[in-house]
Amino acid sequence: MKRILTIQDISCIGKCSLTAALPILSAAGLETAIVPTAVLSAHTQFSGVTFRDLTDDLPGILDHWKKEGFTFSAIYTGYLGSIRQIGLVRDYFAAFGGEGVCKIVDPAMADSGKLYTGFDDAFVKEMRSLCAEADVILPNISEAAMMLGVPYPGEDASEAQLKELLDGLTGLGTRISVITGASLDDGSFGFLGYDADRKEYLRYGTARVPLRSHGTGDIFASTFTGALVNGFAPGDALKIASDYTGACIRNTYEDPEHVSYGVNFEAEIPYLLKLLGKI
Ligand code: PXL
Repeated sequence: MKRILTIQDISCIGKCSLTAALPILSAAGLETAIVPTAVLSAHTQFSGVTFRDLTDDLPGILDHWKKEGFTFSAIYTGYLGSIRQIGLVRDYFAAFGGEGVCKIVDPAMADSGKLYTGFDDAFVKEMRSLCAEADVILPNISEAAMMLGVPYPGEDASEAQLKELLDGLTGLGTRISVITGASLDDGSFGFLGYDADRKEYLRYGTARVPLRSHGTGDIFASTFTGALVNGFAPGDALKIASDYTGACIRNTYEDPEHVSYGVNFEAEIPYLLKLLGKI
């Protein structure tokens, strides 16, 4: 069984970060090692969250794993709790991210043009340099604009505007840059990306559903990682991520009892298995 590593927080309530990544990656048939970056009582859409920073635990976990000689097929990072943590993630990349190990960075730090609580410009700058070390980056529109220091073009940015952002992101040095949560010119909702190795744009959307929720970026990134490590080509893995995330959003929209802080990704796990060709 392939083993991957994911580094992100535990939001005890929130259906995001590790509580979404672990079930999705397990469903994808991958052994998933975790480095929890922080424990929050809930994700930061809520006010009054508790926040235990686990930065001090990161070096010890790394040293132990080096001694044990663990290896990983991919490393996927999500929400990181502090600037110091970004530096430590670099140490994990250096130790375990050698040749053939895909490094996927979701710079989870902003949405709707606003940084999540607790982040500032210095954090954005550091995240930008982590993205430069990744093979694949998966920012949303807000994160892309912030990392490039350009004005936020809004959630309904045109494909031409998104392509300008992609040009800037590709300039950071990443192989594949993908803007998630993109409104495509044909009215669908999905992603627009650029594969610098193959010199081609990647683009795909599913029917738009009028519901926005925290955690959908994490579901997209986890599914992409799971599909990629299962051998799907990057463009196909992105489509699988888009189809599954779209289905989770639609399921939630149609569920009158849905919670306000996350999507029903659990109910669509059978569909994920189909997309991955497992059933
Ligand atoms: O889903 C992204 C995310 C992850 N982790 C924490 C968050 C958020 C989004 O708000 O607050 C702690």
